[in-house]
Amino acid sequence: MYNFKDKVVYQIYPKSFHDSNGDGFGDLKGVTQKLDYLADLGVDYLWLTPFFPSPQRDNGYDVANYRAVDSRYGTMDDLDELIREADKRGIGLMLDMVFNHTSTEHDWFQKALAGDKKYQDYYIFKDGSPDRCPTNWVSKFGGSAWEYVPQLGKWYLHLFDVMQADLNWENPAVRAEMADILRFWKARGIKGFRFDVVNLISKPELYEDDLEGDGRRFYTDGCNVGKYLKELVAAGGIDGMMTVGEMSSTTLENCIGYTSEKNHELTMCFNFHHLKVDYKNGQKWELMPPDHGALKRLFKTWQEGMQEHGGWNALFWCNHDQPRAVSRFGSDTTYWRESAEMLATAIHCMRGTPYIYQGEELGMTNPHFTKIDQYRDVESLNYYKILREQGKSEAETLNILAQRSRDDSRTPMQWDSSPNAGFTSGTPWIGVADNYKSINAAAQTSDADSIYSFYKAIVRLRKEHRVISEGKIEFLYPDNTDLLTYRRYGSADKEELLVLCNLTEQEIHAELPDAWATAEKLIGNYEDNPSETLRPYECVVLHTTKE
Ligand code: TEU
Repeated sequence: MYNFKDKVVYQIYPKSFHDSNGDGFGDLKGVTQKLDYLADLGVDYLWLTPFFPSPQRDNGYDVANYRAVDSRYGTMDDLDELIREADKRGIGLMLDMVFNHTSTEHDWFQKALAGDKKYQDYYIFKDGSPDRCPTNWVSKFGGSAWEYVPQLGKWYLHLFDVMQADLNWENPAVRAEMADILRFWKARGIKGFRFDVVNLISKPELYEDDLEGDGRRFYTDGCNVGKYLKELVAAGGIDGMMTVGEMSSTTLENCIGYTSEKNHELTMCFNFHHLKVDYKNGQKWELMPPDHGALKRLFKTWQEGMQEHGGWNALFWCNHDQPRAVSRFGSDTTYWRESAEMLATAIHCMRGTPYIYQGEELGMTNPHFTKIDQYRDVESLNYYKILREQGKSEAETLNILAQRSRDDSRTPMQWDSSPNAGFTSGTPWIGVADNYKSINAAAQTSDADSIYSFYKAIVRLRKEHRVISEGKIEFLYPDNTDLLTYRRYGSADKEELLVLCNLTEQEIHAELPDAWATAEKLIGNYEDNPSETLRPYECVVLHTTKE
């Protein structure tokens, strides 16, 4: 029986979390030094994004060795110490397994390039002439998804950067390698795993041009994903451990399959549909304000759909690939605190396991960079060129990047008001957001009215009220586009919750159902009791116990 429903996961991007040695680059010792902060927040697991040896073309998502620590992040001893110290505080570590591709600097790829047939079969190489790539598929980071290797007379597939070569999961030897890596980390005391873009591992038999799109329909949720996951979980000995799959452009039906307990695949999935409601025409690089109607429909569909068919959701607004939620769905000026707390409430009380991304609990905002040389991310730098080539002006391009770049969430964690926000004593690898003097952990941990204290309270509520972790969910007021409302009910403790979130900075009138007139307020972001008018970004959780 899985026991992850009342757990909360905290995501750490080690490069930007805390630098212990002044080289400007966060490290594992830096994480260990901040464990008391994380224990105080009350989280159960830490998911660390990759710290394995890597040329860092994609900040570690280009892994050159799956069984070691990159010296920039520290040593294996540092990791063992982190595991031990976290364990003392009741916190488990989850590692990020980037199994769809390796760095082209990985030994396997280097051997393949040197002509070793065994290792060529670890990747997706296709014969062909240099002037015609095998298909017209587009890389997720822009440009062709194929690269030609003249000395082999072959092309290799890279769905991401040219230095991230896709692995050939059809080859049983590749699958055995991956299971072995899981066993290695489990034996070292790792308690869970996040699997990067794991629904892209099953590639089609036939490689053909996509005349309707960028190729994703041929390799997303491929027919063997479930089979490979079952095999990986069994052979890796990780059944029952906390696992989360990152699912790119997936469907509800597939995620039900990946997370149903009876299938022994994953405990939960990330999907990104709710984070595309501000993509104009579905395009990441075209801006529009969030469509609240679409957001509400997606939450309802995924929450109720997963519930009905026994699946389990990972709940999140933020990660290292997304702009900061408070800047995107809330207000990072006038209603900064109110909107950050409303966003926390909206997802933490839903059915699923919540994830907090470093700094989200402080209401960290986008840094609002204004120059291209402030950016580090390979995707942002590629799209800067692509958007400029498409004829967008410099100012327009920079405005788009400021709102959509993955670097929005990768700026250093804001610990205090000292130089570089207390992240490093050296020069940070990426700039700190200007607002660190007012938005930082030191200012918030001792303030009972801070966003941090709100997060701490909402994390605790999950432990105290089984209806949050185990109850059913039903969405209300479908026609009131700007008001997200749902009811939680049906758990063993007989409690019921009504969660109301005003998604806007306008007041909203909402008549509560009669049964809730005498309910007690469990948490909210305005001091006094709820009235029939919800104020800007107001959220309130009402609570009753059924006889
Ligand atoms: O991301 C997968 C992914 O496709 C997106 O989140 C991607 O960054 C976005 O769609 C681009 O617009 C995962 C990791 O989280 C990301 O950091 C890696 O770059 C990527 O896989 C490749 O490993």
